[in-house]
Amino acid sequence: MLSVLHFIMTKVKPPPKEKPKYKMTYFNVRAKGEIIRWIFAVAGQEYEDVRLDDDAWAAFKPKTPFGQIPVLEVDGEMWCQSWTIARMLAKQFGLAGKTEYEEHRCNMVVECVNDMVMAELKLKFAADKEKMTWADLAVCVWMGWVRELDYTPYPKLAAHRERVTSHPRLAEWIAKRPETSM
Ligand SMILES: N[C@@H](CCC(=O)N[C@@H](CS)C(=O)NCC(=O)O)C(=O)O
Repeated sequence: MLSVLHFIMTKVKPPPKEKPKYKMTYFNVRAKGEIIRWIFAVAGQEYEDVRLDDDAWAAFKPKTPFGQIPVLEVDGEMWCQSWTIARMLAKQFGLAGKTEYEEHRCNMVVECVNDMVMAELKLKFAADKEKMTWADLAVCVWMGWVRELDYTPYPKLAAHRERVTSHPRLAEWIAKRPETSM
């Protein structure tokens, strides 16, 4: 009996308090923190929105479970992984569907969103990190192959071409190549 009591007192955590204190720590950007902020907003839940600069991050990093943010502290207990935090809060605040199947549907859509974000980030940073492949080049060559189109309605494509063609050696080639009709 005593050992059962000991187990309960040391291993089994008490259920969350009725009014827990939430503290969300991230950089001063939307990115992976914004879904958490939106869930708090929709739930009408108060929380501390801590936004770190680089120096504060260097000091805080060793205190985080995986050296990354966002993290959420609930009554001092730290949680990480943005989608897990969001899913946990969505459940707590009644935003995760009314049935088990609705919950799975929510997760399905969220995973699609994550796939899209990751694909877009790959595109955004491809040229910046010099991980440009010839596929990036092919897309941009195609964009001006037959004739110059106005890509203003397609800002992502336009931005992609801007990044690729700002590569110094490519910019040099484009500046010096012979003028031709196509
Ligand atoms: N899978 C994690 C990834 C978190 C992540 O990549 N955090 C980045 C900021 S968006 C970070 O902490 N970067 C600083 C570092 O790694 O030192 C999540 O979704 O929370």
